[in-house]
Amino acid sequence: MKSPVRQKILDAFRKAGGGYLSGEKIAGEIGISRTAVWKHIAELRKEGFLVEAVPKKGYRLRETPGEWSEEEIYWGLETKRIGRPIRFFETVDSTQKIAHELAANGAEEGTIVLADEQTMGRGRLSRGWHSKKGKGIWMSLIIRPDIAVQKAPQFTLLAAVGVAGAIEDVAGLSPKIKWPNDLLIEGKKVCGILTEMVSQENRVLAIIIGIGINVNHRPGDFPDALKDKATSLAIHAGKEIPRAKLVQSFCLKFERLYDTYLKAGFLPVKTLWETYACSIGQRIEARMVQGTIRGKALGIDEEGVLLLQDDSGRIHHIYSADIEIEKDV
Ligand code: BT5
Repeated sequence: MKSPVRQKILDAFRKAGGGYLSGEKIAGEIGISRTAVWKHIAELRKEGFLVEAVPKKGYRLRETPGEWSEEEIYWGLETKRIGRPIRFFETVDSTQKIAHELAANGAEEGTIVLADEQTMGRGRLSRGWHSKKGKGIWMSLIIRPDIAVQKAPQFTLLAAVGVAGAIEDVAGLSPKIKWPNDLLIEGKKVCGILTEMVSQENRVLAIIIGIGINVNHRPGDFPDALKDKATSLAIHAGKEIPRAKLVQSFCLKFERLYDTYLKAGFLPVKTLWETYACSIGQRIEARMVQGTIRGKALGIDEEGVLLLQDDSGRIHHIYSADIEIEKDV
């Protein structure tokens, strides 16, 4: 986080609900000098916050920058843990890589690494993830649930439900989830999720959930190889979607789902997940490192594992795969 003090000042303004706050009051609440308050307010102004100063009344926040910045996201964030802190970068190779480094150095649960551009964004199995500057949400969330390692993949499904809900709320669109890690709109990929784990013996130390959402791309923003299979929210909404609001909404939805998961386990998440699932009941092809299986997707079990019935009637438990929905059957 660039400055926890500035975020505390923003919190104080938020609590004041548009009213005036004296420099003395802010200084007292945060435990800094009035000169320091003045300096931080100057910094906030540089970032685009319109802070009015009126003699004898104090400071009043008139307008937030309304653009893509750590402070702007923080301003509307209603969570307790998720997105606290957010580490914001202009350009990185991969937010996953940075999140792994932070997690290894003890970063707290809820930390998000967010970038405006990735030069080496990655998908599963060392595939690439195209992360154009200024167009998407490229982020990695660190959580530290006390669970057994086999349960870690459930967080791909949990995150997918969180992203789907945020897209509905902020963009007014209805995405579908293709097990395990794709969100689709009209059959094209709008979001991909990469869940990675750090573990010791059979316990999870950290789970790093990488989420890439194509937000404000125009069709020409995708490379040729992706033109037929990728899409963005703006393409379907017919307008630009505020990325900060989408991050805020995701954080809140994820936090609620995660709390439910910690109390009640995966089952309630599964029920929600099913309302978004697009591959269930259909004939699919599951491509895995070990080979390909075709058949009918029966659903997911209570652990999030895909159940696939092949033509001989045998039911396979699929833990990870690339899924192709067969069209002409
Ligand atoms: C994924 O892998 O879908 C996981 C993508 C996770 C990306 C996030 S961004 C933030 C964080 N930091 C990272 O470095 N990664 C995570 P997979 O299921 O393997 O799909 C990868 C495939 O999706 C590629 O081989 C392409 O065919 C396609 N693809 C690449 N970029 C895309 C994009 N922007 N939109 C749609 N499809 C894309």
